[in-house]
Amino acid sequence: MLSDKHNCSRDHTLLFVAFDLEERQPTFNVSCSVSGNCSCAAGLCGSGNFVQNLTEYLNNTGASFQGAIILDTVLNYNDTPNSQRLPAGFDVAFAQQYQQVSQNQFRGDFLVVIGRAQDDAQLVSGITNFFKKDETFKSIAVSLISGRPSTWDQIYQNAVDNFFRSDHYHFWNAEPSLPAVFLTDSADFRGYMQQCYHKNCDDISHVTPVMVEFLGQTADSLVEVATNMTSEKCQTKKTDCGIQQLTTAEGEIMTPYYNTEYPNSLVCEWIISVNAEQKDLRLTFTAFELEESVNCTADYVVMRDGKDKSAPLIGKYCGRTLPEPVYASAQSLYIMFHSDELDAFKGFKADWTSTETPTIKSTAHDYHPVTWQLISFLVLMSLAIGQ
Ligand SMILES: [Ca+2]
Repeated sequence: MLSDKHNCSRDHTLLFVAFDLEERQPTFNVSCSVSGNCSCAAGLCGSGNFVQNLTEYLNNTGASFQGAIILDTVLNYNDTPNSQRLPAGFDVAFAQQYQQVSQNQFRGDFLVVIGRAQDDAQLVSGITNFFKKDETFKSIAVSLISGRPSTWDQIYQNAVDNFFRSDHYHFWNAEPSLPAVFLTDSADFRGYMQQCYHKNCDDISHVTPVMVEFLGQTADSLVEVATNMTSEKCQTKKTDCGIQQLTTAEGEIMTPYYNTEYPNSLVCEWIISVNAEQKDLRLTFTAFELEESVNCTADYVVMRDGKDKSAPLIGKYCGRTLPEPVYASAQSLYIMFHSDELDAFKGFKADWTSTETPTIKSTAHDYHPVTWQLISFLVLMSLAIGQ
C-alpha cells in the first residue's frame, strides 16, 4: 500500500476469502437428483461451508466477528439511459431508491450496497460514505429488515429474494447471525448482462476504461472499510523534514526511515557549513537507493556548492548507483532530497568530512628579515646624511 503509515497494529485479523461452489451444481445421475446429495445441490456451498466452520470457531474460541464484505459481479457500469432494470415490486418495497434510479433515467451507473437495517448498518454506511466522499461514482443502499432471512415472513422473503443471491446469505442466516454486506452491479439487471449473464457472451469485449475505474472505486471503498474493521492503529511517518543546519567538522546525513522506506511527498534540506579553519569539505555517499526515473523527476537528491538553493549545481541523482563523492569549493554544501507521491525506496546515507587547516603562528624569527632590512635602511640613511 502506498502509505506513510508504519508500526501498525490491528485488533482484528483481516481474511481474504474466495468462495467456490457458489452456483448450483448439475445433477449428473438419478441418485443425486433423487437424494439431493449432490456436490452442491442448493448453490452457495463454498460460503455455506465456510460460515459453518467460522461459527464453530467463534463458539469454541469466544472470538468476535466484525463483518464480511461480499463482492459478486462488480465491474459492469453503464450510464446509458434505460440500461438498468429493477426487480418486480422494487418500486413499492424501495420507493426512495426506485425514485432515485428513475430520476436518473434508469442508468446503470451505481454500485448496489445490500445490507440489513441494524445488523449491517455500519458496513453499509462505511461503503456508501466512501462513495459520497469521492463523487466520481454513486452507490445506492438497499436496506432489508434485520435478523436471519429464513425466519422472515415468506411473503417478504419472496419479495426480496433477488437480494439473497450471493455468499452474504449464509452469514446473515448463521446462528447467531453475522454481519455482512453485499456489493454488486446488479448482474443480469444491467446493460449487456441482461443478455449475457451465465452465457458465453459475458466476455472481456464489454470491458471499458470507465468500468475499470468503477471497479477501482469499489475496491478502494472495501480497503477503507475493511481496514477500519480491523481497528488498525498506526504511526504516521513525518512528512516534513524541514531544513537541518549542520556545523560540525564531520557527520552523517540520511533520509528519514532509512533502510525501510522514506515517506512519499517529502522535501528534506541539509546545509553543511564548516568554520573558516576547515577545508576540503567533502560528502561521500555510503548507501543509495532511490526511485529510478528519466532525468530524475520522481525521487532525487540535488547537491549544490554553497549554503543555499541558489548556489551552483553540482549534480542531481536518483536510482541505485552510488554517486561519486562531492567536494565543496568553500566551507558549505547544500543538499536537497525530494520524493514524489508514489513508490518509496530505502533512501540514502552520506558522510561529510573536512580537514583542519594549520593556523599561521607568529614567531620572533619571522620578524628578523624585516628588522635587518630596517636597520640596513637606517644605516644607508645615516651614510647618506653623513655624506
Ligand atoms: Ca517515489
